[in-house]
Amino acid sequence: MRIVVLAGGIGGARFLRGLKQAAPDAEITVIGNTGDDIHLFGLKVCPDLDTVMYTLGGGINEEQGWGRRDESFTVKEELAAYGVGPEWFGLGDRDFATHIVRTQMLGAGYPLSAVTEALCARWQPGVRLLPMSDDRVETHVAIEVDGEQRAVHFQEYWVKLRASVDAKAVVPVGAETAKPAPGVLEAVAAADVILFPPSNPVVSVGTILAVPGIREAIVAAEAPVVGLSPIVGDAPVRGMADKVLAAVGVESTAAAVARNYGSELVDGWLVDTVDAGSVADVEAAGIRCRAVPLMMTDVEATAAMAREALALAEELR
Ligand code: GDP
Ligand code: FO1
Ligand code: CA
Repeated sequence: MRIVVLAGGIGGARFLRGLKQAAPDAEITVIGNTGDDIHLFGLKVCPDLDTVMYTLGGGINEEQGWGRRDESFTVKEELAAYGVGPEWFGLGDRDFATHIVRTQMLGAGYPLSAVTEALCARWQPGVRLLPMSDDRVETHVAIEVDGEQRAVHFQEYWVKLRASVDAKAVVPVGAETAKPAPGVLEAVAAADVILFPPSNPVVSVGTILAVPGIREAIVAAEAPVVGLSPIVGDAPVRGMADKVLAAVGVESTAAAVARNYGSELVDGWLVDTVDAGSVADVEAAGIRCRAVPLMMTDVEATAAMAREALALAEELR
């Protein structure tokens, strides 16, 4: 079975770990979000690609959900001693090596997709990890500070400001001219199942869909498309997705997120059992819906979610 998953960072990565257990023989292609990417200290950092790669490769800091385990911060401290920041972004020593290799390869002319493949040769994530695009796309967030409109990089909004100010707009800068990375459209067309994991619908899945051609390919694909809600009990399970959902005018409910994707894109949708009351609402929008436990408390529980998603896809085939 060929499964395609559109993934952000932590939510996507943790779901993929369960999916691998639920479907050990499947050929899984992950289309990763690169809108969170940022250049720091002259290095290219790809948080969501790295979170997937480290999580599936056994190198992730489990408690945090991002960055390396057994990490130290000597380089960051030394940079700070020179007065060189940003001090609000926690790049660790082990993680730095990944960004150095990536930046060196990009400088030598390799596209991000080839670089990602090279990094994965070490981590062996057990999935084919493709960036959504080899072209630069950077999500910026429009905010208002002291009555003045300003745009900041997504990481500044998320990590430095902790989404403490309202987002007026979320813009994937560069997406309009970006091309899907090699293999992306082919994987979508050849898929037996396409899954939207419980990733952020705006800045993770939404950004991938903003690359011209990807949404169209998914709509045209023969495979059923099934999503799992990242919103449980009218709030994100983790993080501040409610802030970016508000910016695009979508309520933070499992049903509103499904309706926002729409029945043209998504055929099936899973909500958590606490949101069972919204099943009829989602089905009224033309999307087949089931209520099942959606908390990724451990790999076993996550594998059960993946099996439910695959079962729903089977029904929709
Ligand atoms: P990020 O790039 O690290 O922010 O990760 P993603 O975009 O892949 O996923 C973030 C989303 O995962 C958040 O909106 C969370 O609400 C959601 N999430 C995290 N843990 C869980 C969980 O256990 N269950 C569900 N249903 N959603 C989760
Ligand atoms: N998230 C944080 O909340 N604080 C950090 O200092 C931080 C550093 C960081 C470094 C490398 C990396 O790959 C990810 C990192 N993240 C950090 C996570 C990440 O940037 C965001 O959580 C996601 O992009 C949000 O979608
Ligand atoms: Ca992310």
